[in-house]
Amino acid sequence: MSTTSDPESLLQQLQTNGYVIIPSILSSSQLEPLIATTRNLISLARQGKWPHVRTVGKQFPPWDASLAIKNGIWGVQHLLHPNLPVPDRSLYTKLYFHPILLNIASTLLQCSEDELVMELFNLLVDPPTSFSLSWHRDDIPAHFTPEQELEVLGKVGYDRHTQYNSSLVDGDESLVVVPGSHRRARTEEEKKVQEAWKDGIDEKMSGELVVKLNKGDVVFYDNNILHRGVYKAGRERMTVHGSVGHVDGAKGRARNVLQHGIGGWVGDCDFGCLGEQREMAEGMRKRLMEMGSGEDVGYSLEG
Ligand SMILES: O=C(O)CCC(=O)C(=O)O
Repeated sequence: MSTTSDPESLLQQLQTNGYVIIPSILSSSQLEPLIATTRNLISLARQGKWPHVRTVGKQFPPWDASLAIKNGIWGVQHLLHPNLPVPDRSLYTKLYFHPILLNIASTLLQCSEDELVMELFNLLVDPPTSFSLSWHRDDIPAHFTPEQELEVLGKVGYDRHTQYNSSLVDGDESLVVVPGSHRRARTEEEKKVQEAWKDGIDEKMSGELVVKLNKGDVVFYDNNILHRGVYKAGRERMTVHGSVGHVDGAKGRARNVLQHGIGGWVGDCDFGCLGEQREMAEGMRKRLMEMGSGEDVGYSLEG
């Protein structure tokens, strides 16, 4: 894994636009085994052999794994789970805790690496039928007033995290964002487009941008940027979808992270494969566990 990107410029792009793309961060020697393992994992998940999946027809957690075969899946959850049903699951552990990714996360969060918190690591895949997610911000419901939106977006340190998508194959064009919308309330026009979607009217959002990722590219983004996913059946998608938190944002992040059920198994992860990175990973896990188990956090969004 490598990047020649200037850290200051990455931070500036993220702050201004709400997202930043870093090309070719994963090398082909890293990609090859990851692709093979991931194809295997996706196949098992599609056959209903892994209970932590995102099923088609439902956008937000919780998902009902018993619908995986009938409806199909658009995501595989918990790549760091100790029981992930692939023999070489340590590849995902090594990827999540890779020094370069964590270094970028600490640059974007403007903190030292021992303030980072382990969060989510999932996989987004092509569904059997084309569909799209509604426009949303991950932790701000659509019914919020502009004042409520601004209150959440402006809370200093409330929600400190960074989120990323990294594609293992060429041509991921599923994530669509409205650049700059992570810092402001929605416009009336944006709300109308968002509302119309519920009635089956799928209009473009003014200023929307399709994030294009090729093999090994990564996009870091603020998950409260106005965004959606647009999924085409038959166009292979194999995108790892991760997030890293900052210890000062743990209060605001608890629901967003723990609603996915990670609290039930994180204590059982084995980081023995990590060598020198193990201490860092143990610290990140400890800070996650200090956020609680997640039994009483509820869900950020419904649908
Ligand atoms: O498919 C994507 O990249 C976006 C996913 C998304 O918006 C979400 O998980 O909330």
